[in-house]
Amino acid sequence: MPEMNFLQNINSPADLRRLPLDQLSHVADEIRQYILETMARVGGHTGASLGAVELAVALHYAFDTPRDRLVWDVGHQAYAHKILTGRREQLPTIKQYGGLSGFLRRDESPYDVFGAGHASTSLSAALGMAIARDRKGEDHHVVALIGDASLAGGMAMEAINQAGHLRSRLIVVLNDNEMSIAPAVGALTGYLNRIRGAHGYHRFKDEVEETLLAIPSVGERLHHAAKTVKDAIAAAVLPGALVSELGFKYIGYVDGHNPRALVAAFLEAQQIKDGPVIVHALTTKGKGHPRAEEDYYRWHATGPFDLETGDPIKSAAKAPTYTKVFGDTLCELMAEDTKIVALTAAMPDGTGVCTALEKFPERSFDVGIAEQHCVTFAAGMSCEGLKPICAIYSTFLQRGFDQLVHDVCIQNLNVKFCLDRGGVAGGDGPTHHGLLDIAYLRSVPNIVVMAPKDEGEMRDMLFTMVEHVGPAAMRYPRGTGIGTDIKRQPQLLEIGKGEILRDGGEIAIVAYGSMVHPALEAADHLAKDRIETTVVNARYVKPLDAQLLLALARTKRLIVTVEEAYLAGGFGSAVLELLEENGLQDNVRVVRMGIPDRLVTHGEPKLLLAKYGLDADGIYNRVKAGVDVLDERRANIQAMRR
Ligand SMILES: Cc1ncc(C[n+]2csc(CCOP(=O)(O)OP(=O)(O)O)c2C)c(N)n1
Repeated sequence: MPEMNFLQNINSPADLRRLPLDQLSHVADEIRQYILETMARVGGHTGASLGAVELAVALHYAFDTPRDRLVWDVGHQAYAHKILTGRREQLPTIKQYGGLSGFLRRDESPYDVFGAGHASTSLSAALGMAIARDRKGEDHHVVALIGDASLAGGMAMEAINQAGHLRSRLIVVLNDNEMSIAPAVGALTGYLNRIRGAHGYHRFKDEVEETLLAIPSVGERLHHAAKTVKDAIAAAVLPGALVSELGFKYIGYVDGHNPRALVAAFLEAQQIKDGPVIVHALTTKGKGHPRAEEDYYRWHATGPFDLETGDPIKSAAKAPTYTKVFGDTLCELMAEDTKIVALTAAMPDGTGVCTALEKFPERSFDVGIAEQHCVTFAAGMSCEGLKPICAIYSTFLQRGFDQLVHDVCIQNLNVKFCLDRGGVAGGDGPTHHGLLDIAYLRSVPNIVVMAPKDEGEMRDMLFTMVEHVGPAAMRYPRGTGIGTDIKRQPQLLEIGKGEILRDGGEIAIVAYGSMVHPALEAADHLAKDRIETTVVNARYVKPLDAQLLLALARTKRLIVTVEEAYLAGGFGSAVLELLEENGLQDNVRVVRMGIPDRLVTHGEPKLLLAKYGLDADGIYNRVKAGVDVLDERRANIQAMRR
């Protein structure tokens, strides 16, 4: 356990505020050490949270939280905030089932005034709170803390536009570490870099002013003349002008690791009553561990690691991840076809597009945290004959849904969507589970929607998508594949055709994507109980393999559909609709397995899936229960006949 001379007595920000200002850096040091030691054991958003320690300390010191509202963007960098707000002892449970959330949740603490997980929401929420405060005649502060990459997200820009116009009292703290998960990209990053550069100019200006004033008698006049010229130059040169043109006051920049300087800046910001203000704090991601500071890209989030060396403690994976296989296959296809372009929205590593960015930099793009733009950017490319592949997590494509409908599918454009983390995302929890994509994709005309049973078939599907002309989407789960052959050439699959993997009996298990292999395992168990089953790899939810499914409906007594997604609007729903459309709904009993209509918490994917029966044991049990119902019905019918 690290030393906690200060921390052990801080159970709420009120305890922190009782300390003299000069002790805050000691508090920050203890928090940093505690985060490091805990993350070394359990893993988490280590680098991001290490970078925001002093910010959390100074914010809770200078503001009267939770009366003053502190809205964190994303929330992945808020571990110090959790420690200071009564959750210190629970930190080792973070992201684990039953433990603390890895992000912010209103139901976890009154200090989490706005739930988060997705980026760029803080400014809009904070502006809403500020307007509500004004309408209610209250006088507390509202503060949004946002990273430089999240500031570039569309929503944040929209909020800035409105905040500047409304001139409501709002404090925005910019946590500028020049990083997204990967290095931050885009023109706004260049702009922030220029502000950093202009600071040297500021200092130069001050020195010139002092020198002129020191010249007896003429100094005063020269100084006045110079000031007019200087202000004009400053307005032209200093990028801060852009901020003020948008209606914001600017305070900065401030050393984001100096609690005293941060508190001073926050107190200054509190004095600005006539509009929004940005406090620009410069921080270092991973601050406090040499490896994290040097390799902050990889340290944004970590698994457990060796505290001394920083080396990851990993158990050797048996198979490559879906992400890796996707990234490699994408490059193979890009090598063959120069029209293919690869797109990611700030997740080059998370989606595997990093390999394409390296190998084909001229036709690979990281657009930043800008999923909506990414989709329409791809649509524009496809109008001109390129073949864009957007690799976006299932949960983040929710942001780009209108663009997918309006810009891609209505125009029937040739854009491909590859959805990593299709299914439960694990420790990141409800904001990050990809459980909605089947429902939101299959309801859109023109698009083909598919999911592979394993990483080998994912290669086939990627190849098939590229060959298919028109919008198409493929989802695959987080984590490692099952170890199938990924060396063979990708095969072209027929669109809308499933495959029968096992044939027999009066029961069919029709599984989608990640549930196919557990279904096969369940079928093996059932066979040991002398229950024969047919197992189908559905492959497509749109178009469905109507021929195959209707044949099953005519010949089987029970169809069990299995998917790693919400049941509402999902694969099972699609099957039921098909049967209804063909008048076969009463011909066969259908049992749908998937996630019911409730939020899925955070925790190990295996554990979460087991909770909803989405593993071999769960499928086995549901089929058995289904068989019991069938047997009972059969017995009842026979009894009635007798
Ligand atoms: C809409 C959305 N897209 C992508 C992500 C994944 N993501 C989480 S944190 C992050 C980087 C945020 O960078 P920044 O705001 O600068 O904060 P930092 O981590 O550098 O402190 C990204 C891309 C997300 N949370 N939400």
